[in-house]
Amino acid sequence: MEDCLFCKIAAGEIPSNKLFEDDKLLAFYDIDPQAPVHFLVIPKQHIASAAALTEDDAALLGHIYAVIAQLCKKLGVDESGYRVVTNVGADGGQSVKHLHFHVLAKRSLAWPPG
Ligand code: DGP
Repeated sequence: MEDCLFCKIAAGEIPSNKLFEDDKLLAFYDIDPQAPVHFLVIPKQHIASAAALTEDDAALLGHIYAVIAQLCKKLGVDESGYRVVTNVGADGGQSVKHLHFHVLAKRSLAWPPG
């Protein structure tokens, strides 16, 4: 999608610090980390937010969570724990209108979030 920052990152038009990539998704470190480990996982196809997901995206979502689990194991945070968050819309704190999952780890995260 034109003028979508994360579409441009997915296409390699804007550089990112990549952790993992395949034909369906990209994982890269967040530019403004909120924890010692903070990366984002995005589908390569443009989906505006979790609010736009349908039953047809079930396999994609399963793949995203499986890759997150693998990456967290590789980064050594699978036992200490981590948080997976997707912000939706203005009140949800979504600033980039392309579905993304924040993965935060290596600090004790408060609940409820601010
Ligand atoms: P959200 O507020 O949930 O839409 O999260 C968007 C995140 O994207 C935010 O944590 C900062 C990150 N971000 C924004 N622009 C860039 C960028 O150009 N590169 C990278 N790596 N991360 C970005």
